[in-house]
Amino acid sequence: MSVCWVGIGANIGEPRAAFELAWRLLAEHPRIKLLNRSGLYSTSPVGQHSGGTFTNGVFSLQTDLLPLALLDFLQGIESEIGRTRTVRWGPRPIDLDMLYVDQQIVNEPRLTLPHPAAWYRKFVVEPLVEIDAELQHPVLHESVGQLRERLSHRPLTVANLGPLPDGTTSTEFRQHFSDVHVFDGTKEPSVPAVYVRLHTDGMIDATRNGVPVADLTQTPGEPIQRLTDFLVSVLDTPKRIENW
Ligand code: A4P
Ligand code: MG
Repeated sequence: MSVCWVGIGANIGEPRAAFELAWRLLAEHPRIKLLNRSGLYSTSPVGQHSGGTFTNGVFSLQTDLLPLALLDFLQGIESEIGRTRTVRWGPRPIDLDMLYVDQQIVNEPRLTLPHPAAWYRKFVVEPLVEIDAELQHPVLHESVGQLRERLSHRPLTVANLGPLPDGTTSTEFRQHFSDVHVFDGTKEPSVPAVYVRLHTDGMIDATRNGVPVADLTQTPGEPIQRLTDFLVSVLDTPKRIENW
């Protein structure tokens, strides 16, 4: 038996109704036992083409299905609720992401575990803290609660492993992210930092001097857009809107 933590999100249609339907379809599966669910949060959209405000939450379940079989089932629910995959990070009536399965580390074409963005996206971290603050990240060896603390330092210090993307020093960027210090990661920042990697060159470290590195090499857009999306994810303050 495995425990899986799943992130759920939507920003078109009726998110609450879509989440209820997903919950019911999961409950009907004979090999899935639903455990906990967080409240619903209103969150800032991450991604240039992602659309308006999202509703996000997380839940946990127990199953003897293998992770890929669970992914098939979750994608079936997404299709049933009317999601067609067009734009990557586009608007959606429902999105189900597998965040963690026990302490498993999986790197397969169809499935990456833990979900690479699970540790720094506030729209995932906040609801996860609500249901399981002690849940450990198997690569970073910190709990979800500790990760939230790490992301809460202000000013947020971000070191990019490599040269800084064009536009990072522009007035517009600095005004928009006034609570952020962005460093060229080839120099060592003197304060605790969160690292990002925007380019594919070299090995992708899971950690660097014990600090997590966000792998942004595969996320959509130009480097400045990927850095911006990362900062929006980290700096967001999800608002808990209702129980689910
Ligand atoms: N895949 C690999 N690993 C996983 C995993 N752990 N869980 C593969 C689920 N799927 C995984 O996903 C693309 C492919 O990822 C799948 O075929 C699967 O085999 P997708 O759901 O088809 O496409 P997507 O969701 O557009 O892309 P992606 O990269 O999964 O994006 P995310 O990470 O889901 O981000 N802003 C707010 N505020 N709230 C959100 O919920 N969501 C996104 C989408 C962007 N901005 C958002 C939110
Ligand atoms: Mg997804």
